[in-house]
Amino acid sequence: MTIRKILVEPDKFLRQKSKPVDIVDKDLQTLMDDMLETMYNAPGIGLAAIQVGVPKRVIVIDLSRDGEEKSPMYFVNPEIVSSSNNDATYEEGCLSVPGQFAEIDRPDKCHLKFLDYNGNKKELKAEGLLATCIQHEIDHLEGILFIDYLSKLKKTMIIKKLSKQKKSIERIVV
Ligand code: GNR
Ligand code: NI
Repeated sequence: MTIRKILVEPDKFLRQKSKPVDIVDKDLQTLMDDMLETMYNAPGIGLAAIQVGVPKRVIVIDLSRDGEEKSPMYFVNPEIVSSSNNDATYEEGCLSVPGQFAEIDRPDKCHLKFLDYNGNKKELKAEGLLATCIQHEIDHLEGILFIDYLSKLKKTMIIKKLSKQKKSIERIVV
């Protein structure tokens, strides 16, 4: 398994729409293994393939806590079949928006169809943090980041801060 580089906003690549997967083969499983290792290393609770520069509709999630047994979940071509009329608010962060956190409202439950690690069709009814995380990751597949839900002013401030950080890192590298 390999730790891959996580793209950071502002990056046009993060804004593209990811393409459905045709078949779950060994190469795709390698991608999912690498995504999981990259996510654990970060650390984060979810990761979409586009965050490591691969525009495919693939997500990994693990909500287990420190010291608990790991419980990785893999979602290929996830589709939300239906979602709740009630919202829940969670403080969200994103590995592609480092150091920034904001409270975001999303439907508190969602019913999902997807393919698993072996390409088998699955369905899942998610709630709580899992429902929030799945929706955050599916947004990535559409090129959407959580900061898109903030006011224009807050979003602009965050993007300015991130691009300054990026430039200063570039200077150190050069
Ligand atoms: O690590 C992550 N934590 C998190 C917290 C609240 C809602 C969503 C998330 S996902 C995020 C990792 C990430 O950027 N996934 O795309
Ligand atoms: Ni994210």
